[in-house]
Amino acid sequence: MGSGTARNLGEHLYRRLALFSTAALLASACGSGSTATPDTLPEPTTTAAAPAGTDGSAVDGGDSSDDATPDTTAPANVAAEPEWATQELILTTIAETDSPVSLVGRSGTGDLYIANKSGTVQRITRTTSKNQPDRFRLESRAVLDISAEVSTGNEQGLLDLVFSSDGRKLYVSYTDAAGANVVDRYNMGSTTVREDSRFQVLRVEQPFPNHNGGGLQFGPDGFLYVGLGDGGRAGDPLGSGQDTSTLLGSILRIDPDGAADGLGYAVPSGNPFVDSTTGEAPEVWLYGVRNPWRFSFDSATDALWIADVGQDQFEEVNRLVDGGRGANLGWNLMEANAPFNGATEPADHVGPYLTYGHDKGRCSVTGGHVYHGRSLPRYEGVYVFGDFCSGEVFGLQDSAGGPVWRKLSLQLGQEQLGSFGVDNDGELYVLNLDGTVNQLGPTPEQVEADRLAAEAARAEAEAEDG
Ligand SMILES: [Ca+2]
Repeated sequence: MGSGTARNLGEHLYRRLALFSTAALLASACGSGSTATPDTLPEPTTTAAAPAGTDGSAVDGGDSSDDATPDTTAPANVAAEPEWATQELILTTIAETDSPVSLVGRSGTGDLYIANKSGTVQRITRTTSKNQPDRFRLESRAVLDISAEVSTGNEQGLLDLVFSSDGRKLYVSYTDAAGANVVDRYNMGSTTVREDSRFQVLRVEQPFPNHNGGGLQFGPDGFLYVGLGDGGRAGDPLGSGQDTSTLLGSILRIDPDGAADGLGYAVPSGNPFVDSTTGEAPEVWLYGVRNPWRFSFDSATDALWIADVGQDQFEEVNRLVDGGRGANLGWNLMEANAPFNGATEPADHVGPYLTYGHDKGRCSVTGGHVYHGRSLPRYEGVYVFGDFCSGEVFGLQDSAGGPVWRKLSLQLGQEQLGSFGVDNDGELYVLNLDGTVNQLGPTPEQVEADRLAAEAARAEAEAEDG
């Protein structure tokens, strides 16, 4: 990498993937002769259920410990500990692949689709039955394989995938052989990707191999949002973050169904720079990001959450309740709330909602999703995210007193928290780049306790009625 001090996903990806290679070699050297393949996993296995503390006390949150550094943007929360923060959670491994980097559901089906950084898309089928946990089966044959086309650097490869809302089109985001960011679209068959339907929506050249971003999300407005990093190296040497004439260092908003003007997309008329006569790029929705490693929309409030990987000191989470149209998130004049390299804070800087430092093994934020599933009702409305290097998973919730940030009561086995996924039911998945796809859920004990409590409440209500 260009800088020995640069803190970014790439360096850690490199280190961890190297570890993975070693582990894979060790595994084969053991010669277990096991013929188990990922798609023959008998059933989900529980891999991690580390309780928060032996006394059930609140987990050391992001900032609630006695050695807390004052690196949050809000005053310490003094309200009662939220129920979600003390609930024990487990991760259940539902599939193992080579390098899972994204997971989505597809409307009209219960299936999950994962992107591997190596360049393949695989399907995980789900079988549901009453009063039994869902059963998942990873199909070993990829539904799409562009591994021969993607670049293979630390932060390169297949980076994200998303379906159109009707599930009929698949969009993939990757870096191509030249290192450029590319977004391609495919039509879907019932269970297949129609490879001959491939259409290049977007291609953006990258000056350096790192900070590609690459995230894809459809917004509540139906447009496609694409996250692009500052182009790489350290400190944003080209100034792409603040340069609104480049697509780098920005979240773009495009209409992928409206190819026009020789482009593979149309520019929505409501974009902030659509009428610019001074060179601003009309695709830019907001700017001033360094390497947005995962952004998502809250499906209930439409708020846009962006996790932006920091340079040397601070990771940041941005929460844009109004969607962030035209917002300047600060980089490279600001690293989180701190002026970067002696810069002056721009007047229009939209500061982060939460920042944290590089202590406790933390070094690179991995953005997640606001939870709106069923299996963890206490987590309704909580933003779940993590740190790539420490492997910690965090919860973050808005409150009258500011953000409530807590470390959740689970721990990944290894420090490769590459991404979070969400299915059609709003349930969350934690993707470990070393190969495991894990569903986040309650402990069986919690499920039973909640069932008994609901039963008791019903009985009491009936008794009162009687
Ligand atoms: Ca920022």
